[in-house]
Amino acid sequence: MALAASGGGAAGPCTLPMLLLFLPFLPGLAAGPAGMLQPRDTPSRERRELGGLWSFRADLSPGRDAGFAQRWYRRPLRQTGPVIDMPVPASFNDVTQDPSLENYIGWVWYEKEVLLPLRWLQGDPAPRLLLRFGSAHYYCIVWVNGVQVVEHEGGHLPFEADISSVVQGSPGTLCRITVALNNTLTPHTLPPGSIRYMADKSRYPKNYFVQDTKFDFFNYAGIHRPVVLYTTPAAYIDDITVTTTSSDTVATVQYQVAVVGSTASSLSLSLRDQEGKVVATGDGPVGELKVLNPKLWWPYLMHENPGYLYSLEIRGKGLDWALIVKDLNLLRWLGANSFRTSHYPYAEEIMDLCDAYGIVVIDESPGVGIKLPESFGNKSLQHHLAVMEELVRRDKNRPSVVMWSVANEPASELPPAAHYFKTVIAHTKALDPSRPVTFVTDANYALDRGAPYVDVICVNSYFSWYHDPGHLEVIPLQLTAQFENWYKTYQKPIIQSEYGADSVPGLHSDPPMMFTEEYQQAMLREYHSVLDKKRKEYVIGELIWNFADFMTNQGTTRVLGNKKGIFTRQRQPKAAAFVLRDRYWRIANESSCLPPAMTSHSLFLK
Ligand code: BDP
Repeated sequence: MALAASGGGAAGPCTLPMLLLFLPFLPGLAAGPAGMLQPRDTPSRERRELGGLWSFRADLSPGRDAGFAQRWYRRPLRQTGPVIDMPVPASFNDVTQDPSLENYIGWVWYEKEVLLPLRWLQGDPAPRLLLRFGSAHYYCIVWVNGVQVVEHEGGHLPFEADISSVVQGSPGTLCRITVALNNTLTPHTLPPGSIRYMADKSRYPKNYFVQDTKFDFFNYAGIHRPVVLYTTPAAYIDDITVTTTSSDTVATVQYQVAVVGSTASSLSLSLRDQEGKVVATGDGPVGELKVLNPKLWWPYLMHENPGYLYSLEIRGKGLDWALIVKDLNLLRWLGANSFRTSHYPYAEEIMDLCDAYGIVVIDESPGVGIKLPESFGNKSLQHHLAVMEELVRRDKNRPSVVMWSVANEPASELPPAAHYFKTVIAHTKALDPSRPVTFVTDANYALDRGAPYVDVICVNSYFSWYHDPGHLEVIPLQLTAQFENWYKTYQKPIIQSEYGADSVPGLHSDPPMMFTEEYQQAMLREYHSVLDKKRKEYVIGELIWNFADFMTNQGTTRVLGNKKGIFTRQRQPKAAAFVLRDRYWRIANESSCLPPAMTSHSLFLK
């Protein structure tokens, strides 16, 4: 189930079409491979969110390169030309009424001026000051007071820069943050895309081009997640890795703390239960804690106290909140207890709530639309490995994450897919040996070259929609054959990772016809009759496509976006939501562990 989308967006300076990204050579300061803990206020760390209105300017020059040629980062953006107010975090596309910004491709510029507290600049040693972006789609270069501090490729995942030396060397406390961001997708970005130039001057204006993609959501772009300035002491914790094993009577917590710049031997740890009571303590950067009679983390609807969290204290210590809470409330109302982050990693704030509410997450990378043969080459592969590193680094300690998904519906029947997925999956397993790894397939079971390497088969199918449209009666036969073929070939657990039908809310017909609410309901019921048989065997989960309607590119099969939501984009239920609600709660009630007060779920874990 997809939650609210924060959109996905340009490529490395040298890989993009000249017209869009002609760029003078900039000494690259890539976001480093070190740890990147989610910043929180602690006695030794202070954070300030830079959300609100930023100055914004799209580079409308024919080559989209005026900003670099004229070095817009050297002075306040308003001095370079007209700027508008742009909310951060947000996508820039829908904010104005200007269609050219909605579909803009190329470099846009953002800027924020911040006055820093003196205490952040002084002291011996002075604190470290970091500038962190929760995500910026797609390719991003950041300057502080005119000095380049970081560049990063890929939306959906955080990156940061240590800006201490830049601000401490600048006169005064003003900190001017300038961001150049490019949403162009190429065959080597994740997700991939390509630019098509229309040379026929009799049909298109001069220099006309469009962005082609092979995925089904609008390529929203912008600074999508919170931008935060935060401090750490000069000696600081860089990364923490926690793995747990448990029996009914004792849990073992293995920890590894990466400390920079000080005596790691003085590190002390305390593990507290949800009530704040210390249940185990430890010393030093590597070790093991034992917890007697542990309270284990259970998914929503599988235990009377789901989402139980302990907190580990180690020395001292964007985005639309209303929508996030609403979506999680709708999920629980439905009786669902799981979703997949289709088709890119979600914000850390959403993941925090999944940990706390007991929502099981299949954590998916932005590997969507990998269809072109050139997107299976070494360049794409290396980038994919780096993205998996960033994702695992960010989410490895989260109890809600049950499995990593490296891609959605790639052209996995192509010969190079075998080496590609073997490598990405092995790399992900090496990064995290404790969790299963998958990718989501819509390929034929007999031709898929990536499936041998996954732990769980995740399969998408649209019987009676894209296949045999209008023929609900084919579902039982075709869905049964789908499961049996996959199981016979691999003997691995299977998840139905997508199934669905579009419905325009308020459109009705009986007998049910495509695009009506009745058809969506009827399709669900046909799928469910097969799922009810197979879940007693080897099918371990079902994920409806989709949680809510969402925006896509315009096209003949889309009515103001994809309408396969069981909720509208405004989060009102369609008739299908009630079918699912009945089902999920019935399944939840079948499991013995629910307290009487809880009288459904999308993933029935075995
Ligand atoms: C699936 C894709 C998903 C699409 C869906 C659809 O995984 O991204 O939105 O089809 O067409 O194949 O609704």
